[in-house]
Amino acid sequence: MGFGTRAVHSGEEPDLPASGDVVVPIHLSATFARRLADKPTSGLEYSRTGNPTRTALERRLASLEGAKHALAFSSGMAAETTLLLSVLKSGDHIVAENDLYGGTVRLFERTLKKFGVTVSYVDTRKPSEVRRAVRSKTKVVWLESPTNPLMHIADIRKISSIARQAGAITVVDNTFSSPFLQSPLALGATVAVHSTTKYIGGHSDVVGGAVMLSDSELHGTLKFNQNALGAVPSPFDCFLVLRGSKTLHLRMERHSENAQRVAEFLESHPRFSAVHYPGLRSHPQRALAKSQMRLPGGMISAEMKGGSQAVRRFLSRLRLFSLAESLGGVESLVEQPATMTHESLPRQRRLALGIGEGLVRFSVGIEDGDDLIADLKSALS
Ligand code: P1T
Repeated sequence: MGFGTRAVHSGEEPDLPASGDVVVPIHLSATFARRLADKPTSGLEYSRTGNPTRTALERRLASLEGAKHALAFSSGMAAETTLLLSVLKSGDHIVAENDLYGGTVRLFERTLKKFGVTVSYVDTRKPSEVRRAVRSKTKVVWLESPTNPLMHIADIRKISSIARQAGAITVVDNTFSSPFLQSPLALGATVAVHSTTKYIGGHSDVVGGAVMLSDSELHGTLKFNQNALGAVPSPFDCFLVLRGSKTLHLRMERHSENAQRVAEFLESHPRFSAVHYPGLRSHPQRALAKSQMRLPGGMISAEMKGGSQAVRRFLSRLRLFSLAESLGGVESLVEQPATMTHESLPRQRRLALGIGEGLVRFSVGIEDGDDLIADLKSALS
């Protein structure tokens, strides 16, 4: 069935003949009674191990991502941590894109390094750099596409094939695209990870994460560690993500339509020297983005002239775009990566990547496009 039908129905069939609920209830029970000690009567034991609301969400997420399996977590970082602790051991090596969400780099550098895991960062816009960086201990190639915040695109098909030949899995953090815009598994990746806090949840009212994959053996290991590590979402959080996901396809179309308008406006404005958005003709990887993504999405970053002072003035004068971290909700947000989402990166590294104080990131919401442009015009005037 089509994406919209799966978004509305998958994992959430009406509960007949029992109650007829057309929406899966929020199953709050922390534990589940059984008749015999050695066998759970309903198949359920304890809510960290499994919960019916979470099962419904996991079925929905697997269906949307075109995966056999999905696992839900209490945050995007919890999903990443559980995945990495499941596939790595001391001495192993990761090849990762240079430009990643700051929290992912922090996990690699400040947490995993202590356990003897090393990471080589490369520019995944050039698959040859991945080929050069892989070695016998490389277990994971970690991509974001588009990247946060510079909107670089990785050729998922080519890089997955390089990783496979090297005996490594390819993980794509698909948060910026959402499952509606891009299907990494169909392009050859082993695993897709998401911060469901963003587009999948879609309403900035829940923090969550997910891992989707079709490899059943790896799924078994991950399921074991979902329970062993315990970073599971609450039943209420699962309900919110399930509810949000029903309109994902509609929202992504509007996010993309509005972002295209905003990107074109910023590009034509004399106060911006560069605009990074895969829907613009000026994006050097527009054709690759088009071949992997249904639409260019709702995220834009842009380089403002006049440095930090100009950025601060602009950010404080916006009215519809709230100054806040995060992205992917129905409301428009704006932020300065250097002082907010990517503040945890060492300054030298940030500057070398091109994340200076002049860079502004927009998460374009689903409001009326005319109002968003009017807000930008007024803040810039
Ligand atoms: O915040 P959390 O749900 O734990 O997700 C972490 C995460 C993972 N991957 C990507 C690409 C992300 O952007 C994030 C979170 N990002 C922000 C909060 C942000 O404003 O960029």
